Amino acid sequence: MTLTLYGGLRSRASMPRWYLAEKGIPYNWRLLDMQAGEHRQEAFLAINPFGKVPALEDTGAQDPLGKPLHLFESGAILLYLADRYGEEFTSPEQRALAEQWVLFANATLATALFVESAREREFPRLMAALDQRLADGHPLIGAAWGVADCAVNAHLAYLPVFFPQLDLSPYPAVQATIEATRARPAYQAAMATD
Ligand SMILES: N[C@@H](CCC(=O)N[C@@H](CS)C(=O)NCC(=O)O)C(=O)O
Repeated sequence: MTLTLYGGLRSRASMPRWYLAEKGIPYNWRLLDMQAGEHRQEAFLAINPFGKVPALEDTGAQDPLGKPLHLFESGAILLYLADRYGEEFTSPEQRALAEQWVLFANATLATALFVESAREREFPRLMAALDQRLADGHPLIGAAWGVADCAVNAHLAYLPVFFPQLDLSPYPAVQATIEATRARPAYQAAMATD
């Protein structure tokens, strides 16, 4: 198996990078020079025709045409890694719960954070419910940290970075989750700039 993860500085590639580091899965890291437009050049468009990162190549797996597997969309990459290399799913229920949280993070939560017109209405509502959900300090699914925690907590950890003016004091469990995330060595390694 040879996994290559393509990403850019301060990009959404940090999510699968964090997952790979946390699980100790070996991979090659390919940092694209996005300032210079490397993600729009032919070599990378062969990996992701939409020219966005992250993207993953797995030469140990084949697509239906027998070529090495190429994946784009951070959520799809995370779920593939969790399924194939993290061995997280032993039942359709576990898989469905993981999909639920990854889609929640990448669609519902990301929209509430990054789409300005939605932020005022959605942000307090989602944060209040998440705060309750996170209050016991346990992983989102079962007893062990997994892909659901990676997707949701990576988005929460963006908050102080992108929105330092946001008051998180009404959400102490969210604040504690952000602090615990930032203290994890694998998260710190994933956020490294090289
Ligand atoms: N929904 C996609 C979003 C991918 C995305 O927009 N990536 C940004 C970097 S964080 C990008 O590649 N931007 C370059 C561009 O759009 O030209 C995912 O989660 O993978």
